Amino acid sequence: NGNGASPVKDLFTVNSPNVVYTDETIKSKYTYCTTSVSKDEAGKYVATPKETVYDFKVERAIPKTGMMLVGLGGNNGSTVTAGIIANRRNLTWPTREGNRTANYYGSVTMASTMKLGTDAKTAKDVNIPFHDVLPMVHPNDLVVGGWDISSMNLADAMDRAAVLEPTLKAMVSKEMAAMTPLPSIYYPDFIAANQEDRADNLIAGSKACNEHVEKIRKDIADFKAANNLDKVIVMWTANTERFAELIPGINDTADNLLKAIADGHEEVAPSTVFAVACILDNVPFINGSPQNTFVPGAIDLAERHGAFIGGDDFKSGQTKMKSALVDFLISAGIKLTSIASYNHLGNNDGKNLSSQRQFRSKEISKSNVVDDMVEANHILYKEGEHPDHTVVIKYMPAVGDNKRALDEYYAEIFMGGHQTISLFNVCEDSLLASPLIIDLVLIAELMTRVSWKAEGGEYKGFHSVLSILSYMLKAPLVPNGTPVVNALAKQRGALTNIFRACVGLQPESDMTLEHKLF
Ligand code: NAI
Ligand code: DG6
Repeated sequence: NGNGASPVKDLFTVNSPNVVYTDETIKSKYTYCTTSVSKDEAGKYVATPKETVYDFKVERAIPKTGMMLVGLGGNNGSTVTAGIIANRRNLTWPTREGNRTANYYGSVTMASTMKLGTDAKTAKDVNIPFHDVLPMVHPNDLVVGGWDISSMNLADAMDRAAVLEPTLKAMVSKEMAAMTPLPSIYYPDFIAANQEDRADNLIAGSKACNEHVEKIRKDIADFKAANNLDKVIVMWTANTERFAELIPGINDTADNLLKAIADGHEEVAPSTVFAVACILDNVPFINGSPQNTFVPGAIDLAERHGAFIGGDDFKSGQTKMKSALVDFLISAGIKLTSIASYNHLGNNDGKNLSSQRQFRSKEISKSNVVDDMVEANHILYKEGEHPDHTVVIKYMPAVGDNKRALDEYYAEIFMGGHQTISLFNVCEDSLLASPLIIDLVLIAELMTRVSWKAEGGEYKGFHSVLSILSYMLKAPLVPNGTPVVNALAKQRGALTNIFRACVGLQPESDMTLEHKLF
C-alpha cells in the first residue's frame, strides 16, 4: 500500500483450505447459505436451501488514514478529536469521582468483542476484540482535520462544547489549540438562522458552484499530501440541514446534479456539495446528520464512480435503544401500539433543531426506525397497520450536551392486557456520538480494502452505498431497491458475519449444539 502503511499483526489465523494468507492479502472462499422461498400451485410456501460461493479478498496493509470532519469545531468534532488525542497519549485525569483513563467505550470496533469460536479443550467461548477480526486502522493513528464555518480553534471549541472534564481539557488543550478548522461553505437557508453568529470562517459564495466543489477537493488533496496519508475519509458532523427539495432535472441524476451545481442552483445543500467533491475523488463520505444529502443524483454519481457513501444520522442514544427494544418486543410476540419519544437538550445541535425545518429532518430520521420490525410480524400487525409514533425535541439550554430522552412504549399483551415501559435516558450526546464517528471511519476505510468475486468473475468492491454501516446510523442508506434493516441485532449480525466471511468463517449460529447434544 502507500507511504505510511503499517506492518500486519494477526491475533489469529484461520486453519482452512478455503483461506489463504499472503503478505499482502487474506483470500477466502466462502459459501453463503440462504433459503429461497416460493409458492407452489396450492399456494403453499416451498423453502429451498441455496448455496452461493463467493471469494473475498482483504488487503492486509493498514493505510495511514486521515479523518476529515465537516463541523470539526462542533460538539462531536471537538469531542472526538480530544478523545483520540487522550487515547493516543493514554491520559489519566482526576475527576470528583476519582481518576479516569482514556478509553473507546461505545465503539463497537474498539470496545466490543466477537465470539471467534469455542475452545478446543474446554468448549468455552473464545471471544476476541472486534478490532482484531480483520486488519483495521487504529483510531489513535488517525490524522484529524476538517472544516467549520466557525473559526474557533479546537481548544476553545472544546470549551464552548462543555462536554469534557476541565482536567482532561487542560491536558489536551495545547494540541487542540493548534488545530483550526478550514473555512467552509455556508448557504444560510439550509441551517437554522440562529447559527449565523458563529459563521465567521467562510469560503466566499452562498450557493453551490463548481468553485466550491473544487476547493473542497483541493482541501482534501492538500491535507493528504501535508500529512503523508494513504487515504482520507470525510464525515458530515455539521449542523442538521433542512431537506433539499427533490426536483426533476436538478438533483435526480448525476449529470443533472453536476449541472445544478455548475449553474448555482439554490436547492443544492452544502452537505451535497461536500459529498459530490468526495465522490469525484473516490473519497468515502459519510453523513452523520439526518438531511437528504444523498439526493438521487448524488447516489447516481457515487455508483458511477464506484465511490463509497454512507448515512444517515448517527444512532447514538434514544434511537439505538428503540431499535433494540422494539425488536425485542415484537419478536417476543408483544404488540407494541405506541411510542412517544421526547427529547430535550441544550447544546448547539438542540439550538439548531429548535428551528422547524431542521427539526423536521431529525423527526423523519427518528421516526422510520421500526418499520422493518413491524412489517416482519403479520400476526400482530395487519398490512399497513403501524404503532403510533411521535417524536418531540425541545431546546433547553440549561442541560447543555446532557441530553434527556424520555420514551413511553405502550403495548398490548395477552388477553387485552397492557404493558407500559417508560425509559429515561440521560447522557452526554457527544460522548455517545464520538465513538460512532470512529466506527464509521474505521469500517468505511476497511471496506476500501475488501473485494469480492462470484465464481468465474473478477474481484470488485462492495456496492457504493455502504449499508454495512447501518448499526451506527438512524436512517440507514441502502442500495436502491434493497431492504432497510433497522433492528439492532440484525444490523450487528450483518456487520459481524460479513467480517467473519472475509476470513472464511461461517456466521456464529448461537445454536451451541455442542452443549445440547450429548
Ligand atoms: P454542533 O452544532 O455542536 O456542531 C456542528 C458544527 O457544524 C458547528 O460547529 C457548526 O459551526 C458547523 N457547521 C455548520 N454548517 C457547516 C458547514 N456548512 N460546513 C462546516 N461546518 C458547519 O452539533 P453536534 O452536536 O456536533 O452534532 C453534529 C451533527 O450530528 C448534527 O446534525 C446532529 O444532529 C448530528 N447528531 C449528533 C448526535 C450526538 O449525539 N451529538 C447524534 C446523532 C446525530
Ligand atoms: C435530539 O434528539 C437531538 C438529536 O440530535 C439527537 O440527540 C441525536 O440525533 C441522537 O439521537 P438518538 O435518537 O440516537 O439518541
